[in-house]
Amino acid sequence: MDNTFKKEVLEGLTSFPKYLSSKYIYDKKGDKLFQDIMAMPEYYLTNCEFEILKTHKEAIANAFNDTEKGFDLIELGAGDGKKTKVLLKHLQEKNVNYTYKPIDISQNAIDNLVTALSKEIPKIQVAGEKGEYFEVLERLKNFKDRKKVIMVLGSNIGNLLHPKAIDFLSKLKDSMNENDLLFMGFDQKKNPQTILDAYNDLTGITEAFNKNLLNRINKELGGNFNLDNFKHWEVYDPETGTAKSYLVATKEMLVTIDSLDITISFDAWETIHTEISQKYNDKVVNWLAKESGLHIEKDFTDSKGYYKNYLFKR
Ligand code: AVJ
Repeated sequence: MDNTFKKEVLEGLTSFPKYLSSKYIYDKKGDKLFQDIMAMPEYYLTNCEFEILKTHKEAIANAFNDTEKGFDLIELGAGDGKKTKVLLKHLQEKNVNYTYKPIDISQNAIDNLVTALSKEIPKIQVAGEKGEYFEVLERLKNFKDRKKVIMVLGSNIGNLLHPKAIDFLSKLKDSMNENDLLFMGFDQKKNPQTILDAYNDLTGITEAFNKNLLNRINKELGGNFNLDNFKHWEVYDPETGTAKSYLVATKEMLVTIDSLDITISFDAWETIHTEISQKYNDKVVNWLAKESGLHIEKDFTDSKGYYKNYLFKR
């Protein structure tokens, strides 16, 4: 992890135009800032998905549990499980035979989630695992004997450009058997202003979240970025459905990063591209599924139609 971080920072900051990967936002501070984002009224994604799980829990549970043999519910990037709990509680009430397997890169997140769940849903069968998505997916291939339901909430796939999203979905498909399911959230195209507001809050939480990349470079790689010399900037292209985040240098400057032994120069108003948050519609999700060897079985949406959870089969 540490070495890829170093390598990718070097690669991204010596490229033109400059870029950094949003996956490095998430250290302890970044995790906390993302929690704060999910609690902001402008960040509609969390509430919409929560509404979907609450409203359609019966139908979703029935779709998951279509054999008597039970299933493993494998959640990639489980986080604090706030949304998932709605579904887990329902499955428990209906006495469904399932094991919940939350997967997260943070062992801390897994431990907290398992502890919280054991208290809130005492009879739950839960077995958390720490790991990266793809490393876990490799391991999943071996679970042939039991039906798998793979769940990815939060429109996390939106951080991937379409070719990468297809790679990701294809790998998920490869780990699935005939009756396995994939349940995944996709944020939908909507009024561009609504999207911009979600990634550009006036309180500055998203700005701090984005700038945590520079913070980490300072702390972990001995950088001397002055965060005040950068501005968070968000654009949304309604044609492609791609929201992009940037950090924009407000003046010419030099930044040194000790452990990389480099000095990076910034022109005034030069950019670092940090994140994409792709928005979708049925056509695009259908196309992604087809390219990945999957097909959509069902979909569920919220009352405003802002967000959708799709159920895929191979
Ligand atoms: C966690 C990737 C789904 O792109 O909406 C929130 C991250 N970035 N605000 C998203 C994020 C800025 C989020 N995902």
